[in-house]
Amino acid sequence: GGVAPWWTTAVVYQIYPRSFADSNGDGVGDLGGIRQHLDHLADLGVDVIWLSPVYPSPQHDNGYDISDYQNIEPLFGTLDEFDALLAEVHERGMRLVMDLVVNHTSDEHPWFVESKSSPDNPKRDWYWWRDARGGHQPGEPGAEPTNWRSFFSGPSWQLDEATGQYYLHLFAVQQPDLNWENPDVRAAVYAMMNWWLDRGVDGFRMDVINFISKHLDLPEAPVAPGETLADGAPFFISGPRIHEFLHEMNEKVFAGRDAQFITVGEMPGVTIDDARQFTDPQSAEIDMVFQFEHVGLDHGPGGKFDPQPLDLVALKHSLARWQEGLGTVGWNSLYLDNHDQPRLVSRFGDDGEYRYESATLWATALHLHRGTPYIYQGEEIGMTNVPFESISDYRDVETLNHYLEATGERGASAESVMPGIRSSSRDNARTPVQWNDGPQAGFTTGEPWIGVNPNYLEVNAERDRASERSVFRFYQRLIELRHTSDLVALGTFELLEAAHPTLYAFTRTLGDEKLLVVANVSGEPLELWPLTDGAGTLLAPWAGDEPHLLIANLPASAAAPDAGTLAPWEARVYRL
Ligand code: TEU
Repeated sequence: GGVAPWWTTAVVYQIYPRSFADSNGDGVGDLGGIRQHLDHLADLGVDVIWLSPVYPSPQHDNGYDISDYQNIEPLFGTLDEFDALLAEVHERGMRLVMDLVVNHTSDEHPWFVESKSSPDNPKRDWYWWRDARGGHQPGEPGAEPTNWRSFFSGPSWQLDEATGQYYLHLFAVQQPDLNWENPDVRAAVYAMMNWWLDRGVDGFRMDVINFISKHLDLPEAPVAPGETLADGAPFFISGPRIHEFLHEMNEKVFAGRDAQFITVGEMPGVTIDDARQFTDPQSAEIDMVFQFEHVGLDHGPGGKFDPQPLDLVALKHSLARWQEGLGTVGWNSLYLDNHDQPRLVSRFGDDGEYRYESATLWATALHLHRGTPYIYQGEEIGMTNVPFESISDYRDVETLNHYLEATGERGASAESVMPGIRSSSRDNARTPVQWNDGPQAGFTTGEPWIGVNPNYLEVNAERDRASERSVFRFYQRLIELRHTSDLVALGTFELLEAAHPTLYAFTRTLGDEKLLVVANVSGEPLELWPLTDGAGTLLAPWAGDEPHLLIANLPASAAAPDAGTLAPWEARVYRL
């Protein structure tokens, strides 16, 4: 192939606007707050900002339920302010990527309001309307057209009393799924995307974009004993026309443009083979995908709210498979944190004694993989999960629906449900960004829409940046490394010591250049000797005359007699 695309050396930063910074004191983050903190991001050195949805929305799912694709939510600001923000991002040499949520709209979107109004409405077919199951009256238990469970609890079909038909909603009741089979739907989406690109935005992060092609016969899913609902995912994940739709989108939106975009598809349940096809430049679909395998490994038999301890061997194995599978063709997105995941330092690290060490260890491991790294707001200062006491502290629709279902029809006690919510709720990632040690951590002058993490006196951007052990300054160095080293951006990946329970070690190779990453994923010291590569060659750069340490999260101990031992949560990167 020719020159590597620009985004192979880029780092992306995700902003969740509600929780980033509030400029007008109403307790909700907004565009003004983002504008006030752009220098924080420019200093960090990121290339791209991905903005979670800022469009008008009833906010049942914090903006992932959109009622107008071509405007700005008044809580967040105005289109004029958006244009100003975009200009200020560009002035600082960064790019801005919008969230594209087109698997579903809000039930208050005019398209759905029309569609719902009557079975004869021209937009009826823009959504998935179906009659009750044969032999059932609409509204009877079990009368839903299929037995699919919604991601946010309960059936994925909702009855409209007026017309007696059900509509499909894979997520909340207020998020009806669009029917991509209808060419008018696709044309409307492409027109909207072109409108934003004409306005100057630099691409899209595409929400659950591998769900847009469903199996038209909407088959029943196999039900577990004692359950009535089941996982319909096989019938909408990477469905029959998915590659056709994404290729068509590429053609109608991006192909004619002479600019540097980035397109990233969020794809729960995507396989490596599909991901390779989606991101193979030959397919002309999208640039990269968010896959979910590695963030599902700690889900127990009861799902995400039944978390299990991290199995490092399984995690290494999974990430290595994706590194190899999208090695020569295709491209990975690299992430451990986002607005849907608990905080990585609490989930995979130690958010107490070793908060700095484990935050920077995971940053090292992730940013030294091949792919485009994504940083989620607050990750760069080591923010942690929030110790909320009661369910009334939570705001997330997924969490609240899960609580109601578990304590309601499933009859579980609140005490048995809360531990899973505390460790896994998406609200862990949605508490306000902790800017300083002032009131409400500097997030707002008013009452925040969700509680500030009480650890903000300890953990905040101002303090972190001034600290000897700064997570922020460590991320700066990792980003700089990706910008300046082809080896980091493009080198091939080889996992070492795959079966070791606490050592994460791998090499990256480009031409005759090679680097070695060694990371101790534990609170105990770890002796590295003997470490060999796939060919059986002994690797011990710390024992050489002039060990070349590219970056490490603890003060270099390379020359010391214990250089072959990693301290708790220590991570080092050597040039070999
Ligand atoms: O998430 C898609 C998704 O399948 C999961 O990440 C989901 O949010 C949840 O964690 C499942 O347990 C995307 C958005 O990132 C998320 O915020 C939205 O709620 C969802 O789509 C619907 O738009």
